[in-house]
Amino acid sequence: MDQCLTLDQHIERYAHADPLRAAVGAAVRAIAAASIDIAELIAHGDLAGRLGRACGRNADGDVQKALDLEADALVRKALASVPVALLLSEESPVPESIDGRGLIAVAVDPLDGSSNIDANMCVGTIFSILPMTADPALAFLQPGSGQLAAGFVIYGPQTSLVLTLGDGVRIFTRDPRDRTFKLARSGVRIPSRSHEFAINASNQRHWDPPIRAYIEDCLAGADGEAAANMRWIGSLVADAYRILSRGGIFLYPADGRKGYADGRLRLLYEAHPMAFIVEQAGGGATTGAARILDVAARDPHQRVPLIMGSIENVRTVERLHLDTLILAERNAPLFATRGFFRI
Ligand code: AFP
Repeated sequence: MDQCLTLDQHIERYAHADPLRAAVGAAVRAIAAASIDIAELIAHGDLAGRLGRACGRNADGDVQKALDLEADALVRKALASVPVALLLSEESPVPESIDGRGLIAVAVDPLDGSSNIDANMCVGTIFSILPMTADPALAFLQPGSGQLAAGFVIYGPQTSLVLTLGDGVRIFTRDPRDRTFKLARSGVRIPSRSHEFAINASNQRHWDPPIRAYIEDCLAGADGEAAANMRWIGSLVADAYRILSRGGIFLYPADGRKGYADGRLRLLYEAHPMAFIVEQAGGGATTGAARILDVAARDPHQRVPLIMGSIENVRTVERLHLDTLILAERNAPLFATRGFFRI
């Protein structure tokens, strides 16, 4: 591994003289630079004022915390000098035009996990980079497989950038000595099988049968497997980083609660980038019924069920969804009265 290869050096090697790659590299460098300012703001905690205080609601009704808005402003300021044609932020209702000559479209969750801020837990910035389309209205309607790059920054004991440019997954860690991101891990691979699952178990009564069956098997130690272990940090970037480090499966499924028919997580700036990274590391990412990277958005802030991680575990969940579908078709009258997955 290139010891001490910096993010800038890695991007220079990737971009060469290719204008599209140069635009992608410039966007990654800008978000990385903004993340250093975000990390320093977070490190102040309450000394910087209540970063976790509610300041309003975004277009989708989610509570906006002070740090959500600060992070959004820092990312926007950093991208203002980059050839980005369109920017979609979780904090804005619709995509915004930045540079009419831009070659890329960027979707970003400036601060994911904001409910953890006051608890001094890991939070992060997640981004997805797509090629700009001739018709701007189509830019964010592309399937996830069209991404040119994806990454996330985790603000934890280390500030680390997890990045894929379509050539595997690398982790760059911020060197406290000089504010640069240096290559810490390359060729990241997710173990194909794991006994560790991450799900918010308090929602169990709302789950559809395939998810309930899978978690019951995990807890029962089905097939003589070692009993499973559970983690739920409530911060997508932290659960994702752990899975990249030692394997596991993360599940935020659709459930029966009002507003959760498509789960909680957003397709364009959470599920798509995470799925690109996880697949590039040898894992899988599915809605249960479809590969996440095959899903195209209908609207910018669309939610989607997200099940991702060790490939064998993800395939097991997919089989359970398929079995339920087959069962449902055989027993149509039963499901017709009770709803497809609600029994
Ligand atoms: P917040 O940004 O509102 O904290 O949501 C974080 C998140 O989108 C994702 O990072 C977590 O995995 C998930 O929500 C946690 O959701 P629950 O609070 O329903 O467990």
